Formats: sequence, structure tokens, C-alpha cells
Amino acid sequence: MKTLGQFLISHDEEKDLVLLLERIMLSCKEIAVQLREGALAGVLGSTDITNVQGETQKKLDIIANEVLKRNLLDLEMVAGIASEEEDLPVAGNHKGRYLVVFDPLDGSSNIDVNVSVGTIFSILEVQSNQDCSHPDAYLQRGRQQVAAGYVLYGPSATLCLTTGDGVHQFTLSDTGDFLLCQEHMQIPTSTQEFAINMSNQRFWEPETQHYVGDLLKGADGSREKNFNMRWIASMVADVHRVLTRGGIFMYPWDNRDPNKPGKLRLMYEGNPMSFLVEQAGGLSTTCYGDILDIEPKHIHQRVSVALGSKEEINTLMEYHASAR
Ligand code: AHM
Ligand code: MG
Repeated sequence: MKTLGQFLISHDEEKDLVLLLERIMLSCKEIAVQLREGALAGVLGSTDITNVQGETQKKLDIIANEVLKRNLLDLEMVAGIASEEEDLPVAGNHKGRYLVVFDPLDGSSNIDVNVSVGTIFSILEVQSNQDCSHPDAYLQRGRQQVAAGYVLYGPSATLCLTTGDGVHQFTLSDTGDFLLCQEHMQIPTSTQEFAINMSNQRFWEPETQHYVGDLLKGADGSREKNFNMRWIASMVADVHRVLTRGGIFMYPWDNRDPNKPGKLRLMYEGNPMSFLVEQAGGLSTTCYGDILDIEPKHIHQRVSVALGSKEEINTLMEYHASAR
């Protein structure tokens, strides 16, 4: 079985990118150890710190963020990092080629109940003469990503990675290597499974309510098939299911806060997951257009997300086509 490094080199990936991806994985291994020890290491529970998103940080949010920051900022090729847990980006080497954008521990509301969480990352190339301590340096469309991936900390720690040539899956072994388990993951085109937080139903747009309402009617309704529902409330785990067996995952726009189009963040969650899903033959959308084509305006910008099996995403978009 090939290690991540061997796999990337055999695919002629650029040396600095290989080193950078290996360093991200070194960080994820450190995070996996902390997660495994959990209460034994005293790392569960919340702090009294609120992040820029207005959310109370878990101890492990801070630990995971520090691990990634420490490991990435001493690499020559890293020009800067931006994290969901930091107000502002941090500049690295001014001669570096890459920017790393990450959500250090996504789904962290699940940590204390011992449910899967994950690390999501996105790698961009620096545009000329930019100050990488300024958010503007990171405001690139998702299509400009050089690589993206996540590590799911579940019963096993699993990396799903794309560098723009398909999505490949690696599992963390006892020896500490991420070993190749599956090349070119493919999301089935059609599905009978959806993932959404149903408790927000009353806040969704009428078109989204109509679409999900028809899924719930099952074989008795216009969709003529029965749908199953899953919601782990950990995007990495929910998207991993979609990549593995198909499905549709949604965190759509809702009217709880008109200034926030959805809960998820474009740069840390929407873009990397959309890149992965498209590279695995699926689609991702805001319900109205491709997430990867959005011109970001703010580093912490929110986005409405729907991604997964191609036919189902197309159907979802048809429900919304008449709305705007
Ligand atoms: P986080 O980055 O603060 O952990 O929030 C993102 C998470 C996603 O992993 C998940 O899909 C969503 O929030 C769950 O939200 P909810 O608790 O509203 O169901
Ligand atoms: Mg997150």
C-alpha cells in the first residue's frame, strides 16, 4: 500500500505541495491523538472564549488550531494561513507560494459526546505582491484551489484529498502513515438519502421547504421513491457518507439571520468540500449556482450549501429555479 507521500510523488505532484500536504497530515495525527485520549488528557469541554464567528470555542478547537498553526508557519512554502478560529490570517514566509485555509476541528459540538469530527483544509496559490496577513490575499474563488481535503476522525482516521485529479482516500495506520485505500472515489449519480437539520425547516425558503417536503412524502409523492434521512451534525462525517455511498447534504440559506446566508463558511467548508464533491463526480450549489464560482467578499463569509449526487442536486436546483 502506498503512503500519501509515495502516492503524490508517483502522480508528479510538485515537491513543495507534497511536503505541505505531509505537514498537514502530521498535524492531523497530533489532533487524532488528542481526540483519542479525550477526557484522559483533560481536553474535553468548552472554554470561555468566543471566536470571530460568535461561537464558544471548545478546548479542542483551540488545540487543533494551534497544532496546525505551529506546524504550518515554519514551512518555507507557506506564505500564510487563515483559520475559522482566528479573526485574521497570519502571514508566513513572504517568499512562500501557498496559502492554507482551514477549519481545524469541524463539528466540534460533537466532541464531548464522542461523535466523529474532522479537519478541513484548502490550499491556494499566492497572487503576486499580496500582504498575506490581510484577508484580501485569500479571497479567491473555489475553482482556484490547488488542493483540498479533510481528515475524518471516526472509528478510523481517514483522509480524502484532491489535487484536481480525482479524490483519493487514505487511512491512518498503526505505523503513523496515511495509506492509500481507494483511488478516484465516485459519488453515485442518483440517491435515496438526504442530510439536513430538519429543526430549521420553518426558517428555510419556500422552495427548500417544498423540495424537502416532497422527499418526505416518499413513494406516495411526486418523487415516487422513499428517502432515508441521516444527520450527524458533523459536516465532515456527513460529506464522507455522501462521497462513499451517495446522497445529498444541505445546510441551506435560512431566515434566522438575514445577514448570514446559511451557517457554513465559504472558505473553510463550502469551497474545499465542493472541490472534493465535484472531483468525485458530484455537484455542489447554493441552490442557485455553483459554490466554486462565488467571488468571496469576506474571509469568514457564510454560504448556503447543497452538495452530493448529481441527479438530486439538479432536481433541487429545479425546485429553486423559479424563485429568483
Ligand atoms: P462548526 O464549524 O462550528 O463546527 O460548525 C459547522 C458544523 C458542521 O460540521 C455541521 O454540518 C453543522 O455545523 C451542524 O449544525 P447544526 O448543529 O445546526 O445541525
Ligand atoms: Mg466548521
